[in-house]
Amino acid sequence: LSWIEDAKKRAALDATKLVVNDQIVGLGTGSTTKYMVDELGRRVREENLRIRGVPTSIQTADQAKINGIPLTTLDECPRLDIAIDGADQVDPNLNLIKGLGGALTREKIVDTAAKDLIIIIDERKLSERLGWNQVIPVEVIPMSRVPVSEKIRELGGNPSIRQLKNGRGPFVTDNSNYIIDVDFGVIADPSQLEQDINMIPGVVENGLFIDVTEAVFVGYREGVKKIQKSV
Ligand code: A5P
Repeated sequence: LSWIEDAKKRAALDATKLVVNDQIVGLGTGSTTKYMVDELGRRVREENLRIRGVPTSIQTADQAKINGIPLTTLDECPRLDIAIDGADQVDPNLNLIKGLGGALTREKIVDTAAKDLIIIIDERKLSERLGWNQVIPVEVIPMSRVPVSEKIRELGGNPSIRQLKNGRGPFVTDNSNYIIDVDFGVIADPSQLEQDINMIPGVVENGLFIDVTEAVFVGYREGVKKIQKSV
């Protein structure tokens, strides 16, 4: 493990200790939450931990099934006790940019259905200001990509449709939509921008997660620090 993988894993393991019997748990998506899902699976198998998970992507659902974690849905359980998820950027107010893995819409639905949203990151994700060197992913209905891109330019952003790495066309989300990655530079008012983007017809959801995080576990080169929401 490089120190980064080690830092992600330590943050994930510490956060996973918060999960207790009989909870409904939102399961995030990404390379950091992978360690969390594996650890929950280990506890289910070895410690008889009784939980049910709500996955935020097909990828996480598959990983949870392999791990023997019982799954449920928001139809059956619309209120979650806790959700543990990754992030691409975190500011000092615990506001987030998410969605570099493309799972932002299901993540926002599941994460905001949880009483407590716990974020797990390595220290590279911390930033004084949101948008610094970081695009905001926006999920859009495919037919709307050109008009949405124009309206995003009017909001001051520089949009580009996310492409598959193999060059075979646009990246497609679990919801059969496209992602527009938008460079806004440093964002002055993240809460206002989150709302402005979501008002554009054709936008399904965007990767700004404002005022929804309870705590962030940050994995450093050595050790883990828990940052709690200040009230
Ligand atoms: C998935 O769409 C994202 O929101 C992830 O939560 C985010 O990209 C963090 O992923 P990593 O843990 O792989 O950096």
